[in-house]
Amino acid sequence: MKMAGVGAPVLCVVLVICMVVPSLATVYTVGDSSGWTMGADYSTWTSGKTFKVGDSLVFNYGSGHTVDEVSASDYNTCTTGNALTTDSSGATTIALKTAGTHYFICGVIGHCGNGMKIAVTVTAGSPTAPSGSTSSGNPTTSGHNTTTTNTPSSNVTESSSGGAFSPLVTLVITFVAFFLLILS
Ligand SMILES: [Cu+2]
Repeated sequence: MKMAGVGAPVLCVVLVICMVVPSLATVYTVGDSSGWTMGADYSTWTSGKTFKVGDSLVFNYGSGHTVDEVSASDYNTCTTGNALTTDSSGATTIALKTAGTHYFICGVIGHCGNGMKIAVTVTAGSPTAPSGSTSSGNPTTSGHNTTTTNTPSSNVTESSSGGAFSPLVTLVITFVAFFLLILS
C-alpha cells in the first residue's frame, strides 16, 4: 500500500520527463516545396526553426546545382572551391551530427549570390538515451492494462514485475503492513 503511494507520483514524473525530453529527430526539407533553388530566401526558411544534433536536411534540386558545406567565411563571401563536402545528386541529405552553425552554398558560380546559401544553427541534442523511455514505459502499460484476461494472482505479479521492486518484496511488505494493521 505504501509502495503504491510512493511509486505512482514517481512514475508520473518519469513519464512526463520521457515525453518531453527526447524529442525525435526531424528531417527538414530545405525550402519546403520550393526546394534548393535560386531566388529563395533561406534565412526566412530557417527563422523560427530549431535544429538539433541528429536532425537532417534534405536538399531537393534539379541538375546544374550542388550542395556544398563551406566555412563561415566562404559562406559570407560566396567563395566556391573550398567545399568541405559537396554533392550534386539532386537529392542531398545532410545529417546534422555536430552542434554549431553549418553553412551550405551552391557551388555553381553566381548561384550563392542569387540566394543559394543557407546557415543552420544546430543545438546539442539531449544526452538521454531512448532506452530509458522504453524500460519505464513497460511497467506503466502493464500496470494500466487491467483489461487483459487474468486471475487476481497473475494480475499482481504482472503489474509489479516491471517495477523497481521485486514481486516478492512487494508481497512481503504488503503482508507485513496487513498484519500490523490487524495486530494494532
Ligand atoms: Cu545552384
